[in-house]
Amino acid sequence: MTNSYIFITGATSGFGEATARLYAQNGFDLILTGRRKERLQILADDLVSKHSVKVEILTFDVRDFATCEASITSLNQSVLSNISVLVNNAGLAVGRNTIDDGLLEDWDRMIDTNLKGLLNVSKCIIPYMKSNKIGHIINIGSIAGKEVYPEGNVYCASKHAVNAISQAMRIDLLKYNIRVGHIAPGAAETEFSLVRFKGDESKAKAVYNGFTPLQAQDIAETIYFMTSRPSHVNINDLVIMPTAQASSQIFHK
Ligand code: NDP
Ligand code: 8X3
Repeated sequence: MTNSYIFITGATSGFGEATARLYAQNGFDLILTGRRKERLQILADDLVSKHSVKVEILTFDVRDFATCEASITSLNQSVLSNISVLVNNAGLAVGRNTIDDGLLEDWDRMIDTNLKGLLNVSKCIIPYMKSNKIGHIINIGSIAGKEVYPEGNVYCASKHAVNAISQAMRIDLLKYNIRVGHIAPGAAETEFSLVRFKGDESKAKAVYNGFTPLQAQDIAETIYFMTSRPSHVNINDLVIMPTAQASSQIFHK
């Protein structure tokens, strides 16, 4: 895995940013993506100055295949052919409504980002891993991809799809020596709830009241652990929860 690039989607906050920081601390070069260019630039400058790694930033919306492809193929061939790990992390929940009250635009955002976005980016990167006959893809699912909870309907469906696609990728990419891992985290305090509740800070904060949630660093360390196993080892699927959370709906507060 050394002297190679780690490609991380959704690096402007939360899990993606923490993961970028951890790989940089360990000397890896990075390709960081997200829509908020200024945040990516600040992060890249910080990592380059602290750790002397190379950092490429790409600003694009994972929902649009043409933009993904144009952005990714703008990288130098020497960078593209040297990607060892793809972390498909960009994603979001929008709204919490019963199925009959769901908003079409929220459904589109979740399905297009969480499922189609992951497919779009993977389609652009897999050919380079295939020709190298080595690579590792980590897909960030959720406990919402293992269970379904009230008013979580479409988010849960999108993460169940990430779980299924991860299994399908593992089968289809087996012959190219490309490892595929899936991580299903429980509640973690990032910008996730702020996005879900459309900027309502008090609703977002209330999600984490009364218990200690996971931190972004916990997921970064999990991703790093999975991708630093010896080449004959693949961790297929990993559920990681706060100690105070037994299932998507059962908390000890
Ligand atoms: P954050 O909101 O902190 O980060 C989400 C990241 O996704 C941001 O960097 C954002 O970047 C990026 N993103 C969102 N939409 C798009 C888009 N259309 N195109 C490109 N990038 C996009 O949340 P988390 O770090 O918590 O979430 C990361 C992943 O973890 C998500 O897939 C989420 O579903 C999953 N997850 C989160 C859990 C939690 O409790 N926090 C638990 C289980 C799973 P930008 O806005 O700059 O584009
Ligand atoms: C985020 C965790 O429980 O809000 O995927 O779905 S949850």
